[in-house]
Amino acid sequence: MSKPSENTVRAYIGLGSNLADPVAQVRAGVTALGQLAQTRVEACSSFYRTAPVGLREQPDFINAVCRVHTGQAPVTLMQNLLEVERMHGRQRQGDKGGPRTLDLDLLLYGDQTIQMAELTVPHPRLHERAFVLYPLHEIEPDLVIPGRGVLRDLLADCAGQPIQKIDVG
Ligand code: PH2
Ligand code: MG
Ligand code: MG
Repeated sequence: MSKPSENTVRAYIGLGSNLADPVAQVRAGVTALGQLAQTRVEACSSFYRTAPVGLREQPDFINAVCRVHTGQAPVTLMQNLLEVERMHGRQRQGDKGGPRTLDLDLLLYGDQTIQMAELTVPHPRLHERAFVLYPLHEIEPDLVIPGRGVLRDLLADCAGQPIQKIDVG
């Protein structure tokens, strides 16, 4: 029988909030990641204030990215992220891409590419979003995104999206 650490994968999770004290929401999200079974938070980016992408008529977001080591399978991990969102007051009715208390997106799972009805990895829009790429680059500057290429090159293409690193003390 193998030791638990032999079956863990390095995964990246994007956190976002623009409702009900977003900084506190993202902080609580990081804490909740560390409490998931078989999962350890290895690194967390700074928090960033970001202009809404997609639906513009909503408050600015706070975004961050965490690197975790997890023994959870990708779909299990995703289901657990959705459960954490629910526990933090996330309501899914209404506009897609609209305001939310807490959004936890599975961005990358090792170097795997996953195409399932309920889960796409790498996250299908990660490569075009400054609010994901900047925090990801902060904790993993040499990352290559499966199917998308070098993270540093992707950053250049979304330089026009307003994003500001904040000091949350
Ligand atoms: N999330 C979205 C849509 N737009 N914009 C920013 N700045 N940050 C987000 O986390 C975000 C968004 C859908 O998940
Ligand atoms: Mg999202
Ligand atoms: Mg989401």
